[in-house]
Amino acid sequence: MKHINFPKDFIWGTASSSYQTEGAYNRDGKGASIWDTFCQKSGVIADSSDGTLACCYYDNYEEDIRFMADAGIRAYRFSVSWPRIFPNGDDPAVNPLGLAFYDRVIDCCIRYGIQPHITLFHWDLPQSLSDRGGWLSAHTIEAFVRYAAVICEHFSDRVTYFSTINEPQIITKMGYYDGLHAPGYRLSMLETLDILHALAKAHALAVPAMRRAAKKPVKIGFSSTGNLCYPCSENEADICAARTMTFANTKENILFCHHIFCDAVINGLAPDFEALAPEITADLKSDDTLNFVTQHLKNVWNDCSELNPPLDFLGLNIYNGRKAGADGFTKRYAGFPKTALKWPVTPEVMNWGTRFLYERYHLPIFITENGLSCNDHIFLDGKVHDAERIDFLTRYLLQLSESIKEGTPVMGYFHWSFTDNFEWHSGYDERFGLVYIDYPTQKRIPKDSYYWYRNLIADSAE
Ligand code: GCO
Repeated sequence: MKHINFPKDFIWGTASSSYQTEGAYNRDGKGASIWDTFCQKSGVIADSSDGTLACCYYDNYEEDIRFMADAGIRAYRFSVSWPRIFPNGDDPAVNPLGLAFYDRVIDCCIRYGIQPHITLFHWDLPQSLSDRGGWLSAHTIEAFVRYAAVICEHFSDRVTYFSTINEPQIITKMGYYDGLHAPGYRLSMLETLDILHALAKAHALAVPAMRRAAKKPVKIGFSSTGNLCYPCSENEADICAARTMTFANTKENILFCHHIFCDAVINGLAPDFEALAPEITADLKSDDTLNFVTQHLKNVWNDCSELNPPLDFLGLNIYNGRKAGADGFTKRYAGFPKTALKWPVTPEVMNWGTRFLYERYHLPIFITENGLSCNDHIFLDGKVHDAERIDFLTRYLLQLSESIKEGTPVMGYFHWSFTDNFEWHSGYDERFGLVYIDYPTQKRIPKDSYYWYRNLIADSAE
């Protein structure tokens, strides 16, 4: 095994999310989420599946947490399902059975010496709120702030790390613009930006409410994702170009607010729209004028930029990036390595992306997601051999260790994901887990990468 050097106190973790793993979609008072509803539409999920059963984690959580502990995993990032706590999102009273489930999960983590990290919103919006305007309604923002405060108050005696929202960028783009994710809307560019604005406000108003409600001081952040570039060489011109292109004022970056979303919610900065105008013009609807759109963009971003409560960490979901330099983007050669989801394998992004993001936002970092999908299967010997995942993780973690050596304060790494799970509109074919799930039997089979990760963690502790 290639030796990978990490600090002794580095936190080795893993991650999952409520809708992707829990199942028990209507158990113990849980209300419907937009994903419960969305999956029922024909043709939206590649294998016509849904999360009604998923990994039966609602019943099997202790087995999975025990597997984590056996691997030496010290932290576990999971999300709370909002409609388990408030079935309609804004019910007068909390659903006690919903809280009790997460009490069991958290107490189990602590019993096994695993630090629980809670994500408040990993996409499963209560359907009832969505029916009443969803993120386009100020009421949803208020309901989120109340939900966030209740969760923080109830669990902060045992949980220190809380993330408000997972990937606001992807929620916006895939749920409300492309329509590939729940609720499957295809809004205009401006309405899409209003969704992102609402998520920025929900995040920003929730943070102080959480700190007021907490029983002890807590650490709050959120998980960001988006375009990252890495330099085609280590000469200064290429490094500078890759950094600039990561945060460029492009339509993609502004409207779907890739990591540049952090400019507003962390640094309190709004981008320069003049440079953006030509790209916006191409997207204008007949009744929109460029001035109207540009003014709207300015209003939204300026409002977002006033909403930037201090955070304690920045979560980064990093999967891949683009090679760039003074001469622009480097075209990927024919047959460039890809994952089963056809995502490019670009380990250098783990080094340079974390450095660029720390330079700009000056927050300690958790890698809250990294991993790859494979079409894993059970071999004739009854094991799941996933050499591709071991190679991928070795390459990405070697690059991450380079960034840490350069002084980037990366506190920990959460492998996405612990078990195979429901990969959104791709269904169950895409397997990201260290542990294989045989869905017909719900049997768990640790893959070769699980044992590799266990050895890596043990080596790092020496
Ligand atoms: C995301 C989500 C995860 C995905 C994972 C693989 O980043 O899209 O946080 O829920 O399952 O990233 O796509």
